[in-house]
Amino acid sequence: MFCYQCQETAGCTGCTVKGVCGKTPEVARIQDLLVYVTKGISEVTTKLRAEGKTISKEDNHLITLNLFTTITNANFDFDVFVQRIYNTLDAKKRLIAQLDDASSLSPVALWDERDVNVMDEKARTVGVLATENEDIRSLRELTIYGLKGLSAYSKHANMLDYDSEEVDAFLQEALYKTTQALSVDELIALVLATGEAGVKGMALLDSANTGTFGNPEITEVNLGVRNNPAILISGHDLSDLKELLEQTKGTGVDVYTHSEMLPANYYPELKKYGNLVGNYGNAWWKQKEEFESFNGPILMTTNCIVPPKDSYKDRIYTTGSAGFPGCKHIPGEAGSTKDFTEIIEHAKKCASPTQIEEGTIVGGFAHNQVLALADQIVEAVKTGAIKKFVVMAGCDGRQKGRNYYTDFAKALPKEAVILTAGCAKYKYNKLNLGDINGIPRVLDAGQCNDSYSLAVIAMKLQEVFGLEDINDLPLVFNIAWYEQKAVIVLLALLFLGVKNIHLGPTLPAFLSPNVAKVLVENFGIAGIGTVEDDIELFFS
Ligand code: FSO
Ligand code: SF4
Repeated sequence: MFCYQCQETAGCTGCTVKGVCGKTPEVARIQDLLVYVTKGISEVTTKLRAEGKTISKEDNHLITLNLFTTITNANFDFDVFVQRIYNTLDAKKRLIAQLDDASSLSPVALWDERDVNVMDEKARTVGVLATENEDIRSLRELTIYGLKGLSAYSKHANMLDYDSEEVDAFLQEALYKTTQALSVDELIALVLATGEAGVKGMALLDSANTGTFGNPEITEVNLGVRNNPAILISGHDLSDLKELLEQTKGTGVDVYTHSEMLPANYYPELKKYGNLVGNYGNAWWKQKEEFESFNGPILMTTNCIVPPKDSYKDRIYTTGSAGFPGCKHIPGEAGSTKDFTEIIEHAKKCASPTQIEEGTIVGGFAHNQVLALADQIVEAVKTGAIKKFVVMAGCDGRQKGRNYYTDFAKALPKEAVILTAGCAKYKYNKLNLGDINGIPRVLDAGQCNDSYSLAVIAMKLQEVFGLEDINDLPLVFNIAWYEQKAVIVLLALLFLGVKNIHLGPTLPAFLSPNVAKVLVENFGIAGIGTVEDDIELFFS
C-alpha cells in the first residue's frame, strides 16, 4: 500500500505497511481501485456530456459517494468497497452503451473485472505511485484530494435534495483529467479550478443547510448530560440528525452531538427539538474515551471514525459514507428515509451518559449571524478594540504538535478575535478567552464546510471597509489541516485570492518540493513556527 492523503501519514511521507488511521493494506488497495474505476466512469460521463447527453442524479451521486467513501477515516470495510466497485462497473457499462462514439475510450474507462484476486492485482498497479514523475503525481493527487473534499460537501447537499450539475460535471471531468497526460501548467490550472468548484460546492451546501434548517444563530450549547438513555451522533450529516431527532421524539431517548456535529445545535430547525440535549465530548480523535463513557449507541454519519475498542464496538452504527467491519450499517440514500429504530431500541437498554463536562459553550457565528453584528464589529475595529481577526479553521488530530494551536490561542493579544470552523476549534473553544465589547473572542461558524462562511464574512468586511484586496483586511490565516475536506477549503481560499495562509501542524506530504515552491511563491503559503515567532510575525 501507499497512502499519503492525510496529515498523520507515517513519517510525514506515506503509510506503506498499515495506515496510522488504522486502514489495512487490503482496504488501502481496494480504495485505490475504487478511485480508479471512478476515474473510468467519470471519463464516460464526461464524454456523454460532450455528446449533449444528460447524466442522471443517481449516477452523479454514485460517483460522489465513491470518492467520499475513500476519505480518511470514513470507511474501513473492505466489502463495502468491493460492492461499490461492482456497482460502478455496472453503471459504467450501461453508460458506455449510451455513447454514440465509444472509440476514444481509454483503458481506464474500459477496465472491467469482477474477480477479487484479479482486482487486487490491478489495485497494486493503479495507486498513487503509478505516476512516476513526482511533480505530476503531486498535482494529480492534490486535485484528487480536493475533489474528495468536494464530494463530501456535495453529498451532504444531495442528502437535502440540493444538486448542482455544474459541480458534478466539474468533479467528473477533473477526475478524468487526472488520468490524462497534462503538463505541469495545465495541472496547476486544474488545481485552481478545483478551488473554484470548491467555492461553488460549499455555497451549494450552505444554501442546502440554511434553506432546510434556517440560519445558524448565537446559541449556548449545553455540555452536561441528563438522566435519560441517549444516542450520540457524530460526523457531519445534518439530514441524518434531523431524521434521528424526528424518530426519537417522544421515545424518552435523548440525542447528543459529538465532534463536528456540534454546530447542528446552532440551527433553528434542529435546536427546536426538546430531546437534542447538547454536545458530548470533543474532537473525533478522543472518541475512544468518550464513546466508552457515553454508555449508549453512537451513530457515525461520516468520518472521522477511530477503529473502535471491543468494549463499545457493538454500540457503533454507521450510515452514508461511513463504515466499519462488524458495525451495523443503516442504509438509505438521498430521497429515502432511514430507519433508526434499531439504534433507538438499543439506546433504551443502555445506561444514561456519564457526565464528563459541564457548563455551556457559545457558537453559531456563521455569515448571517456575523453580518447581523457587522456594525458592532466594524465599530470595534475602528476604535482599535479589535486589532486582528485570526482564521483558525480546519481540523484537530492526535499529534502532540497540535497543542501549538491551544498555546497560540492563549498567547494571542487580547485585541484578537479567532474565526473558526471545523473540529480544529476543540483546541481552544473551551478556554474561556472572553469577549471584546460583547463579541466573543472565539467565533465558531460551524463545521469545516462552513469555512465558506468565513470567506463570505471576509468578503463582506472587505466591502464595508472599501478595500481593493481581501489581503488588506486585518485578517490572518493560521489553519490546521488533517484530511481531504481541509484540502478543498484550502484550494477554495487560494481561488478567492487569499494569500499568506499558514498551514500546519505539518505541510502535506503530497506536495513535492517543486509544487510546494509554486504555492510558496505564488500564494505565500507557509508552515507554522513556534508560538512566539508566529505571534511576532502576525502582530508586528
Ligand atoms: Fe474534523 Fe474529521 Fe470536519 Fe475533517 S471530524 S477532521 S476536515 O473529518 O471534516 O473537521
Ligand atoms: Fe496513512 Fe492518512 Fe492514508 Fe490513513 S489516510 S493510510 S493515516 S495517509
